[in-house]
Amino acid sequence: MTEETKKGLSMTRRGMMGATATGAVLASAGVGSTMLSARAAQASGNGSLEPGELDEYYGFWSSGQAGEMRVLGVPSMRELMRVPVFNRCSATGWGQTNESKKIMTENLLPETKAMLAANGKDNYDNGDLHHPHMSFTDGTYDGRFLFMNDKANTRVARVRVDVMKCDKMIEIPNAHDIHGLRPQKFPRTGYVFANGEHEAPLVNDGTILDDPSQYVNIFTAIDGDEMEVAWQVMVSGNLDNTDCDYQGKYAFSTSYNSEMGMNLAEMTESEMDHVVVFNLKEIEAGVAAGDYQELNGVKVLDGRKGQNKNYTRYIPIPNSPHGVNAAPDKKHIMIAGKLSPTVSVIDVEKVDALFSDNADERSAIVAEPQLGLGPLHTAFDNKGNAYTTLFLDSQVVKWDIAKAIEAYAGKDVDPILDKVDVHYQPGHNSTSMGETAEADGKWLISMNKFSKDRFLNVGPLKPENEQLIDISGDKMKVVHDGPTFAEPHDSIIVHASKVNPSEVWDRNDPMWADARAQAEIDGIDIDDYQDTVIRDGNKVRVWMSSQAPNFALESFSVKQGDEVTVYVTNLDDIDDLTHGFCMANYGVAMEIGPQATASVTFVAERAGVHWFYCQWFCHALHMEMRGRMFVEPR
Ligand code: CUK
Ligand code: CUA
Repeated sequence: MTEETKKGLSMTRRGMMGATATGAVLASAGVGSTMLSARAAQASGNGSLEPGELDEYYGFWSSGQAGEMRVLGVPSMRELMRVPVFNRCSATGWGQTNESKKIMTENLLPETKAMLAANGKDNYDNGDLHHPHMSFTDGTYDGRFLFMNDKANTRVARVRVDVMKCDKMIEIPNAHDIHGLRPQKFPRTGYVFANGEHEAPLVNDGTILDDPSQYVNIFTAIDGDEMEVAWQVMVSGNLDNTDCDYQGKYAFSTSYNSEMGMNLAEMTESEMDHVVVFNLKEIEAGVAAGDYQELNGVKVLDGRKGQNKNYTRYIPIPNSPHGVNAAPDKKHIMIAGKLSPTVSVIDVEKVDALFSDNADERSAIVAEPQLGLGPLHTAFDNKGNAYTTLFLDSQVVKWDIAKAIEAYAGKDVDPILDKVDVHYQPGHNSTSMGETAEADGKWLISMNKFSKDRFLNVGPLKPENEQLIDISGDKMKVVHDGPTFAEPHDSIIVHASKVNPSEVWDRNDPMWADARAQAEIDGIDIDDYQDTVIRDGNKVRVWMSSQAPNFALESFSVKQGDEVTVYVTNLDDIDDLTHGFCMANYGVAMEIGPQATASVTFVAERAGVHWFYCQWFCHALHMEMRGRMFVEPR
């Protein structure tokens, strides 16, 4: 280290200490970091934290067409992690390691595999992840899993919260383009509900094009523990967003195209579209009674309009409704009107009569306040208020649910309490713990689709802008702008006490079960090996441990054309000591977390000396953490 660098460092450090004097005093007084962060955020009133202070909440973010899930700290809005799911990741090797490839491909449909193979692929490269939601127990987050949809390729994935890695991914048969997704809230998850957005002929084999009467849409219930489809219901109209009640009785899905139109004019023709209500008990009874057809191995029930079965009801809603959000009062479901300036409020207690007495479907509506232009999604606090994004008005509106109900009943009251400008065109919003019964009314994120002039110009493609809004007082206050890359649709804000990830991997983790089984065959103790090269015909398995700053193998030799699998186990058990393995000029790289095993397979087609190196900075001698693969020519 040069003298200048040392000086620079010490100056920086002094500067920082000055800035965190308050933090330092609090810390020395024995105030825990969580309390400290909450206090600091409140004191500053703008969500910013001092360096080293921890956030009070985890934010789980979708990334839309980027295909990954992101973890942010709230209220600081610092990006903490990116979890690859439907995308590929250069850093972690997601989509390239044997472990991730298995998760991504083991549940692809046979026809998908054939289509991919015809295109020279064995997997999808892209995804469109809109809705990340945590598993529930008794109406609140339980910290087990996060579930998310892929609109692009009709998949649903699960992320394990303990290690923040995707462990299951399934393709949903019969449905087209999974959009809305929510986990069951009560008694637990349980089901994960998933909407197929685009309608198609039920048997989509190329015999039907222009006969919309034969088009259907598919609502899917997935068993979140097994990650298998439990059942599907055929419906009329397409399906947009979904949510469910706190009783474990109903799920609700919006439909922006009840007309079953195939072009814009047809799709927006009628003033009224609908919400489909799914009666879970009746559907389960229908499954038990055998009232279904089996299609691609899945039980599909008929819940279309006019079937007069008790699986579904269609509540008319103006006009192309979009968001569905269950309020923490466990009673009301908010349906955002999108092309109508209204939010329709469904009382779940009045839904029973739609099924038992065939009551008029609109009788379940108890309020329909006019809020502004382009209502898309609604979030909640713990004081009976709702917060709805207004896409066209570029605003968030805060309104009183009880007053909206009184106004609908004829009383002369205005439910609107406050409006705040956001920048610009918000889609989803989310509040701290707001989609659970433990909503706490502290923070709201407005996820804005356009940032325009809010940041330094980075060229024609601009980031989104996610604004942090303090909702603890009467008036909403925008306190922070958060640029993000394409295109988070949705987020949840989960109190840190609900989320308890591990520091290092457990050596018995199922993530590398296949490597464990192979090690047994190869006679290797996977928890305690250094280096072994096994030749098996033209297959070569290279077993190698890593411990900073060494790979156990300085070099290994293979023959040109061999199929080589490199298994690396990171024997370091210190937190944050991740190694990488990159085989230069072979397009091979992966992450190996502390105490993890990871593997990658490639054909050694390029002769000569090739360096492999650790691509995760791990040690003062990280640059020296390398070795050679020697490929003997044919
Ligand atoms: S949808 Cu994007 S703004 Cu996919 Cu949840 Cu409403
Ligand atoms: Cu190991 Cu860098």
